[in-house]
Amino acid sequence: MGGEISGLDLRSLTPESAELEEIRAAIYRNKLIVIRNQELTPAEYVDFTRKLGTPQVYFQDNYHHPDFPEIFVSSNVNEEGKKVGVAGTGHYWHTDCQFQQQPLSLTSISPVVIPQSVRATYYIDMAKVYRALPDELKILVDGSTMIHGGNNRYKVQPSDVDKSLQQLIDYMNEIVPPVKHPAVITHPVTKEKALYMSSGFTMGIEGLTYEENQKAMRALFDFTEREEHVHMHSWDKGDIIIWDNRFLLHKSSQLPPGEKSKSYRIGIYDAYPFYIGIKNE
Ligand code: AKG
Repeated sequence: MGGEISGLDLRSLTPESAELEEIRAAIYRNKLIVIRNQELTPAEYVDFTRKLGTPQVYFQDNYHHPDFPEIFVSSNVNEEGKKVGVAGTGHYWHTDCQFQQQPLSLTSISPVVIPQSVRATYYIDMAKVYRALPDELKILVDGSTMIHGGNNRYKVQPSDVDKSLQQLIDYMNEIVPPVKHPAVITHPVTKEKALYMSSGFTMGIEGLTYEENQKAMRALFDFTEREEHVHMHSWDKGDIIIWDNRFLLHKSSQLPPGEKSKSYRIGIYDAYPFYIGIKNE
């Protein structure tokens, strides 16, 4: 996985630029791309994603950039004593918005503050994992439906003081109830098949008992998360990183104590259904 684009100034693209189609093709072909040496203002970054597809406005506004709701801010850097965005995001294997009926097609990240040590995002190619599944695991997923939920990843906010955990769980169940997707999805462009599950969001296989699910999920997560499947991309200043959530699981690297990290993420819906056969509701 992984492709690199250099020698391109994203600010110079117009909606008609042929390069946009090449970028899209590179994303589907490589699953993850890095466009090097960009110096975009927040407005220019949003503008670029609008040319590539439809930027997402994340459903929880505590993540939003104060001036650009399309920008999801992951940051432990306080600005003028004020908290902006959310710290400690994504330290678990997941694929964005898997807990929604219409998951997010593409995710882009623009590093803003990079710690001195290292800041990276880890990836797993789930098409490759699916192809490599041993028969006893393949039997579990072929033709199965999986249930996903994101509620236990909820980030507590100042306005939650005095609320009970039960109230927060009830609230999240109301706004993002668990959803079902096929365990194996077919990519709408490449037609490749990929295992669509993550230890961050997947709750189980429909129709199995609790005990059967515990065993099946453990075996599937252990196989998926083997070291040999993990690819690391270390952030560099000027990177615009874009990946396809249909293929890739990702998780963020841990931050050493005292280090600062800030990034802007924009989710992008492309022109295709998330997978072939997804319900349009
Ligand atoms: C997310 O935004 O979903 C992430 O997990 C970001 C990954 C990262 O910050 O390295």
